Amino acid sequence: PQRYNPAEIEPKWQARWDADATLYAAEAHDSGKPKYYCLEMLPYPSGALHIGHVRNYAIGDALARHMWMRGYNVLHPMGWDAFGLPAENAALKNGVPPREWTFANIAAMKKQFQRLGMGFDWTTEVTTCLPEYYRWNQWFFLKMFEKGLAYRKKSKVNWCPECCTVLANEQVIGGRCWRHEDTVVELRDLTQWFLRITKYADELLEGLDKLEGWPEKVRTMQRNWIGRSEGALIDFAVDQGIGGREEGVEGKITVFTTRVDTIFGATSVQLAPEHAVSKAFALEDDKLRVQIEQLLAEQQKARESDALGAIEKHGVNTGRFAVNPFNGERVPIWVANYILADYGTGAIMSVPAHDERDFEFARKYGLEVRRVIAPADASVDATKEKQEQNTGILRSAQDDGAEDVVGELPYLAEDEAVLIDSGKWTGLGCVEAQEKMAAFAKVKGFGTPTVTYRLKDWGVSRQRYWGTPIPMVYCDRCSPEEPLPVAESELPIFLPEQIDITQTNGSPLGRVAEFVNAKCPKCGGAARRETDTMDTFVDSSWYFYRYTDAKNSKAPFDSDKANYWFPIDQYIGGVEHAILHLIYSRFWTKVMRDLGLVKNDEPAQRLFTQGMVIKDGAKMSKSKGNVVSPDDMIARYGADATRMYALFAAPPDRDLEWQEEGVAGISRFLSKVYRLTTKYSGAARAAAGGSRGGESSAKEQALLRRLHQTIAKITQDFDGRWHFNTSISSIMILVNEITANEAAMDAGEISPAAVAEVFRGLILLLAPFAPFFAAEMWEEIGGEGVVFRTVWPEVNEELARDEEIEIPVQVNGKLVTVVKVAAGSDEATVKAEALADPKVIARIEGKTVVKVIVVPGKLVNLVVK
Ligand code: ANZ
Ligand code: ZN
Ligand code: ZN
Repeated sequence: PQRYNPAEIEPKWQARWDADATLYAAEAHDSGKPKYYCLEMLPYPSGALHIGHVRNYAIGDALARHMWMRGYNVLHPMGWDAFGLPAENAALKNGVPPREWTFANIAAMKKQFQRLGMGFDWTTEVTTCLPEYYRWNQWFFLKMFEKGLAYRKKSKVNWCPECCTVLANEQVIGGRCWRHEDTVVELRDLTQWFLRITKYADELLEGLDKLEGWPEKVRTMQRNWIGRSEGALIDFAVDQGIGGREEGVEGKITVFTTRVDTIFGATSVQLAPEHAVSKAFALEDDKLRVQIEQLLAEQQKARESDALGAIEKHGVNTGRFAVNPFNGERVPIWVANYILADYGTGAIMSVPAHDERDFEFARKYGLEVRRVIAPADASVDATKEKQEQNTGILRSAQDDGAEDVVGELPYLAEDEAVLIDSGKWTGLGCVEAQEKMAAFAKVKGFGTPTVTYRLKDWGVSRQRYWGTPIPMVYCDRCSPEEPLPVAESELPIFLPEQIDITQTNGSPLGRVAEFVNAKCPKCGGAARRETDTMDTFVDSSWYFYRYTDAKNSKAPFDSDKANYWFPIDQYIGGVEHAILHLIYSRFWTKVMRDLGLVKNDEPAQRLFTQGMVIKDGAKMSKSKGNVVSPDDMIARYGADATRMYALFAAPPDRDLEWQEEGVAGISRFLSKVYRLTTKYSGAARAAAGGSRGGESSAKEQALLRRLHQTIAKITQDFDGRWHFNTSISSIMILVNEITANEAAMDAGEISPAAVAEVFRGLILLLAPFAPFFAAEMWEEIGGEGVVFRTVWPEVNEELARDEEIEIPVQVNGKLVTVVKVAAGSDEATVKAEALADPKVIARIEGKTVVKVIVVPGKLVNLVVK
């Protein structure tokens, strides 16, 4: 065949590879080889791979192949995140059972992976919806229940009154049900299962500092998500007034503040609409109740559309008062829509002079703004104007002519400010005051220092069908209050396959009598099974451990195997998983460590998040009609060109704008390599392994130099720099140089041994990026064995060294010496070389160099006096 034809080459190799299950299989954990665990996030079996997947897996596959060539025992597995809602949606829409739909999709996507030439170890394939996998979810759940890490509590969930079921957040669209466009979703209190991730909050936070191989942006996102705040809880007594104690009002409101040092500036207490005290007040006062309901509705609306940060602040004065324990002052109690019930205590002390949100609120409702901190030294006053400009608040205050706040410093940096007008605390620095005042509150019994986290325990209950059944039962007879764990020996609790999910009323599993009816593990009587299933993020929290021992039926995996492979050396996936999946799986690892199953504290040593693939400047979506199908690309240009383009078109961490001409360009490039390789394969075969004897021509040296420089560059890229786009362009430069030397090769000016070395190197360099192509070309030049199990080419440093050129150096126009510099050196290097030359130093001693003229690549002239 004279022309490059991927439609012929690729299926041929694919058939060979598919037939050999050991080709990409990892060796045993006791093989004695150094290991490399290369992992890309597993896909959801939606039915087809999209082009973003191609990019993700092309990166991982190139890395895995490279590490094989470097002699590592590589684990490069793949699986399916197979539980979840889309399967249920499809079932409702097309009447196909979720299981059937899921497995049909898996089969189709596996074909696509194979057609793309991805080198996955299918012997360890993991499919999370199979009982042999999900039984271990249940097993972990039981272990966590035993350790108090799984528990039930009431919490708020999205509820569609029409569906009579809980909706996942993704099923709430603009505050309405995804299946009932006219039905507003309610928040309901339901008893749900939780996993106590907050127990590990500090460790999850501190561990981030050590994850140096993770992108800083991901670590920052996790830090913010965990959201650790040091502060204090302070009790404000509710002033019961003349009427005495009100029913339901506990007598105090506990606020959470990070700035107890500002408490003398507190001019109101503000409650979340759902705070118990707000509710108690509402009970007594219909007008107030309606207003509070309105505030709650506003908050929920903002919460649903993720606009809480920008909510237009509203509040209502309850007419009651609370007492500031530090100064005995009565301050009004308000209910406000921007105070969240589920952060801190759901109540705050409002300090308008020093908190932006409080300031905004106070200005709106005419609450007092009282300044209680000031610059530590007068010199800070000089910077006041600048601070005012930065805050914007002061200007708006001045514009409105609100004299009272002119001159306030709402954001005074804590470490350069002191307390004023704060009783006996006046004069203390803010940071010191925070500590002392919290300690004082503790001694006096009206408060305590505390740490609050934004991180909440992980609600794992789903009232859905297609997920892991939670292995708990309820027995009214012997344990009416507490759910009971099923015995380990009962696992798995099978998800029933015959089920009608077209009825939308309530939890689907609740309608399957054979499922619900269980035997009580304690008294043996009739009991009810839990009908909630687990969040699918449970499945993905530990799947990568299962790959190390996917067939184990006695345990989730063997610890020795996991300890050999873990931590994952390189994890690759989308940045959209920066929080949920990547925090849950870190949590799961710590739980498994504490159960004695693994030794590592973290699942992945290095994490890489690739950029998105976009088209016409926008994210691909069906509605925009700009979706690029991998199948189309493969049909037109082949899998190699498609994959290689996905790596070439942008640095892997940046967004990539998909341009079909670019894929065509890569295809033309491969055609060129094909033509050259087939032309010179005879020579290459004949000279393979032979040594280049004697003097080599300048052209041969230049070509070999280019080869070895390319090897050096690409090796570095794989070692962590990951500039695969420029790796590929450096191969293109090498190929251009080969083309430019065709005549020299034909004339024997470049020896056959050098030709063989160049082509062998070229094909090995291409192997991680274009595996089908490389396999074909390797065969063509008579290479032995499997190309990507061939040792990665070694850089010959001597050959790689840049050519040196000689540059004459003159002093006042007279030749003094000649210096050697690397070809292409810049002016500064050449100048430095010249000035460092002993002959030049001797000549200019005692004189002044007034000018240095450098003619790049030609000459240096020093003018001295
Ligand atoms: C008084 C104060 C004065 C505050 C000041 C800040 C600055 P982070 O750091 O995010 O934890 N807060 C507490 N609970 C709240 C809730 N449920 N909803 C809305 N806001 C709440 O923020 C802690 C600060 O956020 C707390 O400290 C409280 O306002 C507010 F100059 O108390 B602060
Ligand atoms: Zn509905
Ligand atoms: Zn019982």
